[in-house]
Amino acid sequence: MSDTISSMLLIGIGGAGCAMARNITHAFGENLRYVLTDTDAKTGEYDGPFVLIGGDRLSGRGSGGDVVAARLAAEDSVQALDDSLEGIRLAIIVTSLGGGTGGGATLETIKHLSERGIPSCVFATTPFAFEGETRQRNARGMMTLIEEAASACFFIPLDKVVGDPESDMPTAMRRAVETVASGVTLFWRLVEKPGYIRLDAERVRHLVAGAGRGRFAHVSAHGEGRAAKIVDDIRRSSILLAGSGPVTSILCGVLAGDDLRLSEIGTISDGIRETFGDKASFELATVNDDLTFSGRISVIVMLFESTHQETEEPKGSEQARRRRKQRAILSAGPTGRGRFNNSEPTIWNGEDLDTPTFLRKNISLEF
Ligand SMILES: Nc1nc2c(ncn2[C@@H]2O[C@H](COP(=O)(O)OP(=O)(O)OP(=O)(O)O)[C@@H](O)[C@H]2O)c(=O)[nH]1
Ligand SMILES: [Mg+2]
Repeated sequence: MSDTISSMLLIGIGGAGCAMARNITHAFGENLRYVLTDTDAKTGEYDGPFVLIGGDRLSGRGSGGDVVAARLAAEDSVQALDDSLEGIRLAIIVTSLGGGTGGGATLETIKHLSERGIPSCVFATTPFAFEGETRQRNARGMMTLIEEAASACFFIPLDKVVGDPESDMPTAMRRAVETVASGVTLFWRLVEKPGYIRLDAERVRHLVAGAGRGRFAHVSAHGEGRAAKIVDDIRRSSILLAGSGPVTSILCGVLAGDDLRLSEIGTISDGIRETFGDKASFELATVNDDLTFSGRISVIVMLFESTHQETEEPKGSEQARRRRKQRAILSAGPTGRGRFNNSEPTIWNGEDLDTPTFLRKNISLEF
C-alpha cells in the first residue's frame, strides 16, 4: 500500500455503479478511498461507507428509473458526500446509465464536486440493446449532460464489453461488472503503485482536466509474444476503434512484473501509436508488481479526441462558466455579412436589424 493518504476518491453511484465500485475495492485488495451512494437503501446493507440520497423524497426505495427524481434527490442531499472529500483532489466516478440514479445523481454529484474544485473522471456503462429503447434514451440524454459537466468521461457500451451474444443474462451482467471493474482497478493501480515511469493522482488530475469524452479499454496477455498479442487485441478493440475524430492524446499504462522487458514496452507503445496516430501526444506509465502481475502484462489505454486543455479549472466552476460565456459570445459573433456584404443594412430605430437580436441586446448565451 502507498504510504501517503490517497487524494483520489472512488464514488459508486446507483445500483450497478455501487456493484462495480465494490468489485473494484475488493480487487484492489488494500485501502482505497471510496464511498457508495444510491437512492436505494438496500445498496447500503453491505459493508463500507454509504450515502443514501433523497431519503425524504424517495424514502430509500430508489428512483424507479426516473432521472429527474434522482437529480432532485441528489440536489437535496449531495452535501452528505462532503465528509468523504477531505484532501480529495480527483474523483473517479463509476456508474451505469439506463436507470434513474446512475444518470441523475451522477450529474448532480459532478457539479457538486466541481464547485468544490474537485474534477471528476467518469466511467459509465451504457445499457445492453436488449434492455429496450427507454433505457437507451435515458442513457443517451444523460451522456450529453455528463460529458458537458465532467472533466473526462468514458462511456462503455455493455454490449461491446460482453461480446458473446450467446451468454445468458446473469453471466453477461456479471462479466460486464467484472470487466469494467477490472479496468478501473488497473487504472487505480497505475496511479497508486510505484512504477519506473510514474503516474500520480496530480498528473492524472492534470491529464483529465478538460479532456472530455474519451475511449477506454484494457487488455492482458501472458506467455511468449505477449506484447505482440496485446497490440493485436488493441488493434481489434471495437471500443477503442469507435471514435468519431482523430485522437489527440493517448495515455497508456503498462502493468507487469519485474520481467517486463524494454523491447516489450517498445512493441506496445509503437503499436498503439501506429494504430491511433503518431501525431497524438503520448503519455506512458508503468507499474512493476511481481506479486500481482508475474508473467502477465496488462495494458490500459485511454484515448482522447478533444483539443486537450490542461487547465486546473473544474468545468462547473464559476471561472469555467464565465470563460464559456465569453467564448460563446466570441464564437457566436458575426464574422461578416456574407453574401449580403454589399447590400444596405436594415436600420430601424437606429439599430441594425441584420445583427442577431442577442448581440444587439447584449444577451449572453449560456452554453
Ligand atoms: N452489469 C450489470 N449491469 C446492470 C445490473 N443491473 C443493472 N445494470 C445496468 O445498469 C443500468 C442501470 O440500472 P440500475 O443500476 O439498476 O439503476 P440505478 O442507477 O440504480 O437507478 P434506479 O434504480 O432507476 O434509481 C441498467 O440499465 C443496466 O444496463 C447488473 O446486475 N449488472
Ligand atoms: Mg437502483
